[in-house]
Amino acid sequence: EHIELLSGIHQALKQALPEVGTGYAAKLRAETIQADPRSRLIAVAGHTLEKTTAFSLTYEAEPLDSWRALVERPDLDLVIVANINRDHGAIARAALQAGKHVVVEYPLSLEVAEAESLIDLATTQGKLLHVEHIELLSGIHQALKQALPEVGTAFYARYATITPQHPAPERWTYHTEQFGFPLIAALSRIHRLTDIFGPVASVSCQNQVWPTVATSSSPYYKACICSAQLRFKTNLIADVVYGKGETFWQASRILEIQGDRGALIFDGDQGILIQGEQTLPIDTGSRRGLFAKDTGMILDHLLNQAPLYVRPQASLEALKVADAARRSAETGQTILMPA
Ligand code: NAP
Ligand code: BLA
Repeated sequence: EHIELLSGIHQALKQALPEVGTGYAAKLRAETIQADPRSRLIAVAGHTLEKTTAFSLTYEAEPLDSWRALVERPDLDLVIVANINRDHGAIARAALQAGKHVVVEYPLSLEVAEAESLIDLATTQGKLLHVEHIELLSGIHQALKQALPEVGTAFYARYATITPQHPAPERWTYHTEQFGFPLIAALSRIHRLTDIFGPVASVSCQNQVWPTVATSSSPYYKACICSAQLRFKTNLIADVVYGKGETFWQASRILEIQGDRGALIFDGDQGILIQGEQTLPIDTGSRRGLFAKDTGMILDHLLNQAPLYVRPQASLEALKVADAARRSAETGQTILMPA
């Protein structure tokens, strides 16, 4: 019985994957799906018709003009949601309601309540809901987890990513509603830390946004800086900084952890472990190939019940922290996380 069920899913999957979105993440998904004999990309719903058509031609899939039409097609097993953040929740809901397995690029939703109800809906429907968190698959994260015991008791962490862009594009990533609150959109920053250090006790956050034109009501901005301080239940203090756009002049990506016996510092792709007088280099590998790895694990999970590397509940917990940062930035108050 077990085997029949598996092969049934296998055959269904062979003709089964559609996708919402035609950007960077969608492209890497499509490449892996088409290269894997166990899966096929069937249909694509995008934003601009031009890109949807070109994308569909490249990957031999059917272009559709709306995600609503896509999720209702009976010949699909799994929907991958890889478009703008604002729409993730609504598409995931419609796909689950239509009885599909669903994969969503983080964040699952911009709203905590919606993310919670989607996780419940997936359970009710008996369908997979997977929220991609490729940062956990990265060489840096693996190396960090492995080396962490070497620093003794960690008491301070800092994760800062600054991306100058001149000029900032008028794209969804600089659109208040479409991108969402910076640390919700860039949820991997908080999720990396909660994956390592566990639950957060309190959050305070500052956010500053530079509008495109100071006097206009344009929904686009040209830069933002968002800085949050987290107090973990272990007592560890963490600073999380996300900045991008026209007000920045040097890119940086720094992740550091200070402990009572040593420190770990990742600067770009260079990692070091410091213990007393000793400094050891840490190999962090490549940042490429992570979407392919995630996609492969999804197929292994659906076809062979192999475990996935992250549960949607963990994404939800990170989202709650990011949403507390949003509320703190809005109110100027420190937010206590429920016990
Ligand atoms: P992207 O390359 O900019 O692609 C965005 C997609 O959304 C394109 O299909 C685009 O279509 C569509 N789109 C743009 N504006 C839209 C609008 N106003 N309404 C509806 N659709 C619109 O973005 P991406 O980097 O692939 O990111 C997609 C998702 O993956 C995001 O949720 C992101 O947070 C997540 N993610 C990305 C990465 C990464 O490495 N890139 C990593 C982790 C998570 P048109 O081009 O036709 O406008
Ligand atoms: C994450 N990258 C993201 C996200 C977006 C982009 C929207 C999700 C939000 C966030 O966490 O910041 C978009 N990234 C881009 C764009 C470029 C980019 C437009 O580097 C332009 C070059 N992503 C890439 C490329 C790599 C890449 C080329 O587009 C690597 C070679 C990696 N992006 C990458 C990774 C993440 C990410 C690994 C997960 C975030 C993390 O590691 O914390």
